[in-house]
Amino acid sequence: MQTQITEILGIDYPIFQGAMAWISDEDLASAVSNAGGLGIIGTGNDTADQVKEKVERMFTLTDKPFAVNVMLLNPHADAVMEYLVTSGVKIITTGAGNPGKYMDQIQEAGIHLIPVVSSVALAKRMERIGATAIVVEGMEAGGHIGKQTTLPLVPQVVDAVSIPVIAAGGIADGRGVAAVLMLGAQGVQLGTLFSVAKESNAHPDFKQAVIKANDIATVVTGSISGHPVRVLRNQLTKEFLRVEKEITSQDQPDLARLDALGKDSLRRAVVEGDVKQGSVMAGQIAGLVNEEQSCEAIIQQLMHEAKETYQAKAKLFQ
Ligand code: TUI
Repeated sequence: MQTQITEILGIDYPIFQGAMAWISDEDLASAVSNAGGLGIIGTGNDTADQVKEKVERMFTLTDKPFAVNVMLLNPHADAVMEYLVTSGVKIITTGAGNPGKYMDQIQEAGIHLIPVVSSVALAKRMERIGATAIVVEGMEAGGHIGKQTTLPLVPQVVDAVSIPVIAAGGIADGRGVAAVLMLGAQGVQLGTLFSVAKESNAHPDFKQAVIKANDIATVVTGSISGHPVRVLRNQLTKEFLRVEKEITSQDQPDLARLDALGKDSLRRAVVEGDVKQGSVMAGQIAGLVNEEQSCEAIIQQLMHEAKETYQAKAKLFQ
C-alpha cells in the first residue's frame, strides 16, 4: 500500500511503531523497519552518548529507513538533537513538546522532522516551520497524552494542514487502520500492539499485563502536574491518584510527592516486570491486544485486515 508518507520515506507500508521509552530499542525498531514499516527508536531520558550507541547499533541491524524519537521533556534533549543532526539518521520524530527551536539545525542537515501533536494549533505551527508530516495522537494512547480523542482530532487536523497526517491513539488492528485512512490519515502509528511483539524486550510480565488488560483497564495519572500519563491501573496508580486527590486541596500542591512516586516507575515495569508498583504505560486499545506476534506478522495482518474491512464495507456505499 503506497500513500504520500510511504513514498516520501521510502517504506513499504504506512505503519509506524511508536517510540516507547525503555521498550522501543534497536531490536524492536529494526524488526519493524525490516518488515517494511517505520521502526522508531525511543530515547526517553537518554544522554547523547546513549543515543549514539543505539543509533550505531541500529545501522548494523537494518539498511531500511528508520527514525529516532526525541522526547522533549528529556533534560538532555539539546545534546541529543546536536548529536542526531550529525549521525546519519534521516528521520526524527518528537513527542511531549514543541520542537520548533531545533528546526533550523534539522533542516540544514536535510533530515525529515515528524512531530507528534495533540491539537490543531500545534499541527498548523509544525507545518509552518517545515515539518515533513505530523503524527496526530489522541488521548486514547498510552503514556504522555493530550486532551482530544483520535476520532474528532484526526479529520480536524487533516482539514487544517496539507502535509501528511499519521494517526495514533486507539488503533491496534486493521479495522482501526482502515477507519483512520477514511478520516484522511496517510498512515498509522501503533505503540501498545508493538509493545508485546516477539521482538520487544519488554519484561514478559509487562507483556502479559497488556495482553490481559480489558477495555477499562487504563487510568490517567499526573493531570495535576500538567503531564497526564495513561497507564494500566495497579497498586501504583491507586496510590498516585490518592496522593493527587490529597494535594489538589492544598493551596500549593506538593508535586514533589508525585515526582517521587513516578520516579523510575517506567523502568521498574518494563525492565524489572514490576507490574504492581511500576508504570505500565498502555493505550485504551490494550483490551484488543491478545497475543505476542512477530513484527512481520503484525504488519502483514494489519494490512490484510485493513483491506478486507474496506472491501467488505465498500458494498454499503454502492
Ligand atoms: O510523548 C508521548 N508519549 C510519551 S512521552 C513519555 S515519557 C514521560 N514519562 C512521564 C511523564 C512525561 C513523559 C511517555 N509517553 N506522546 C506524544 C505526544 N506528544 N502526545 C502528546 C504530545 C504533545 C503534548 C504537548 C506534543 C506537544 C505538546 O506541545 C505543548 C507545547 O509546548 O506546545
